[in-house]
Amino acid sequence: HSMEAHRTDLMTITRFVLNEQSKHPESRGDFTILLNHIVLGCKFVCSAVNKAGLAKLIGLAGETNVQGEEQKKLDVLSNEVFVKALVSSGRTCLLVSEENEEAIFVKPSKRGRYIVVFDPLDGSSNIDCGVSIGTIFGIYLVKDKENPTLDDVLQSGNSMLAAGYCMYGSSCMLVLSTGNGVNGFTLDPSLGEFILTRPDIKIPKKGKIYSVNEGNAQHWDEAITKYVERCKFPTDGSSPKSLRYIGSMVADVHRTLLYGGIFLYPADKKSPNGKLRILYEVFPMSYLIERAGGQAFTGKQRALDLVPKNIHERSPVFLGSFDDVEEIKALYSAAE
Ligand code: AHM
Ligand code: MG
Repeated sequence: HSMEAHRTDLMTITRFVLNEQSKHPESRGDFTILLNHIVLGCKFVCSAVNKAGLAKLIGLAGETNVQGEEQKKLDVLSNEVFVKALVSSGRTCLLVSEENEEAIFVKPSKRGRYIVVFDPLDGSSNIDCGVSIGTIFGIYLVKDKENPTLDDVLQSGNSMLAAGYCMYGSSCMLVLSTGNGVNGFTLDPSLGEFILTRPDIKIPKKGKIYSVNEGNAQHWDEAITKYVERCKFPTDGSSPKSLRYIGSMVADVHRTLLYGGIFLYPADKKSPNGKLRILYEVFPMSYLIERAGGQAFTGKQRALDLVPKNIHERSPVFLGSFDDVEEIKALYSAAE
C-alpha cells in the first residue's frame, strides 16, 4: 500500500514549499514563484550540462570572470539563464552572481522583495571531463523594496532566509532549506519535476571521510596540518579516515552532508582568505550544514557570523559533521 501511495502521491518541490510557506501566508505566493524561477534555471543548466559533450557547448568563451579565471561557455550560458529567470520572476530586487563583477539592481518595474546570491555553475575545472558540477544559491529579504542597497547583502549569514544547491551529477538533485529542515529533491526527467526523495536530511554526528586539496599542504597553518595528520594517523585508537576530493564544492559538500565527515578549504600562505566566496559559496553551504545538524567554522569564528565587506570576498571554511568540526575548533583554540 505504501509503495502505491508513494508512486501516485508525488511531493513536488513546489507543493512542498507551498506547504511549508502556508505558515507565512503573506509571503507564500511570492517565495514559491521565486523558487520556481530558480528551479527553472537549474533544469535548464541540467539539460545544458547533459548535452554539453554533444552540442559542443564546451569551450572557452574568450572572457574572464571577476576572479580573472577563464570562463567556460557553460558558465556564461548558465549565468545568463539564471539572471533572466530571476529578473523575470518579478520577485527580486538585487542579484549577486559569481560571474558578474557588480551586483545587479533590478529595474523598478520588475522589482520584488527578494535578493538572490548565486554561483550559477560551480566547479568549473570539472566541466570538460563531465564530472559533477553544481549551482549554489542563497536568498535574503530586502529591507526597503523601493531602495535596495549593497548593505542588504553585506551582512552576516544569519539573515539568510533560505539556501540551496543543485548538483548535476549521476542524477540532478536539488537540496534546499527554508530555515527548518534540509530536504533533497531529485529531478524526474520524464516529468520535468523535482520530487522529494530525501526528506529531512541529517548529517551524521561524526564521519569517516575528510575532503581537502592536499596539494596545498605546504602552505597550511599548524592547526590544519595537525588535523589532516590525525585523519591519517589517529592518536585515539580510531581507524584512519578516507580521503575523497572531487574539487566541485557542491559534490564534495553533498557527499559530506549525506555520509558525514568534513570538507576543508583552508587559508594558506598564498591565499590568506582561502578560495571560496563568502556570499554565494560559504554562506549557503554553511547554512545547509547547520540546518542538518553539522557545523561550519572559519578557523576564527562560526562561518555564518562573518560579515563580508564586499560581495566577492573569500573566507576559509571547515564544514561538516558536528564532532569533526569540533575537533578543528579545539586545534585552533589550542593554537591561540
Ligand atoms: P570555481 O568557482 O572556479 O569553480 O572554483 C570553486 C571550486 C569549488 O567548487 C571547489 O570546492 C574548489 O574550487 C576547488 O578548488 P581547488 O581546485 O583549489 O581544490
Ligand atoms: Mg564558484
